[in-house]
Amino acid sequence: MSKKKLVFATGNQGKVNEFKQMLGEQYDIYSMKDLGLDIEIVEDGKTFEENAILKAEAVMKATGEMVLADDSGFEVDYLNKEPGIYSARYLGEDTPYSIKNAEILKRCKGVPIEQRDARFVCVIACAYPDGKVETTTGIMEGKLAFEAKGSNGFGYDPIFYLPERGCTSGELLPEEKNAISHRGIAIRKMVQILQKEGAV
Ligand code: ITT
Repeated sequence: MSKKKLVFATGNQGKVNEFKQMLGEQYDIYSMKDLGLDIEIVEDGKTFEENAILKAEAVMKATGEMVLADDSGFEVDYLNKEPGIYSARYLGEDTPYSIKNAEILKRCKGVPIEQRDARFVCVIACAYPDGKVETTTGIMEGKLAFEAKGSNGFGYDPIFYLPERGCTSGELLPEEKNAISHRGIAIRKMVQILQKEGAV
């Protein structure tokens, strides 16, 4: 039997890799690039949820199909939850993460571990062609690391320290990260909803 198709409204290859790793055995995963879609989506929502819905709806309207989207980010409590919903745009969209990560560590230099609470947040939205929308949320709690470590994952992973693992999420194997990550939690909740509804 052929696999069912799941369309993700994302241009972020790090996210696509994780979705393929988590769902690829069960589903055929398509990113915007896989579909040859090059549409500009202005993420002007004020919350992860608003932005996730915005992306899913834009691509649902362009394709006429059910579409999933991920809006996610890194929150550092000491920085008033920055970069938060601006995580991709922090210091400029095309700035390398080595520079973004170094800047965050610099802004928190000397801050003790008790004040370094941080987390990754992910909202997955699903937009159906009939206009219905569903969302799920996943959160992974941890600390801002004292130094960048690890080359797995993407984005802010090298500076996100998981005390119970004794390493950063950038040092976890992909399957280890997916088992506990904000994205893993949110997508598993969403797939449960979609399967229950018979949508996938
Ligand atoms: P799309 O909108 O095309 O999906 P994007 O990268 O612009 O891609 P977001 O607006 O949701 O997506 O920004 C999410 C940013 O948060 C991402 O670019 C990373 O900087 C950060 N981020 C989210 N999840 C992460 C993870 O698992 N590991 C490291 N950084 C993450």
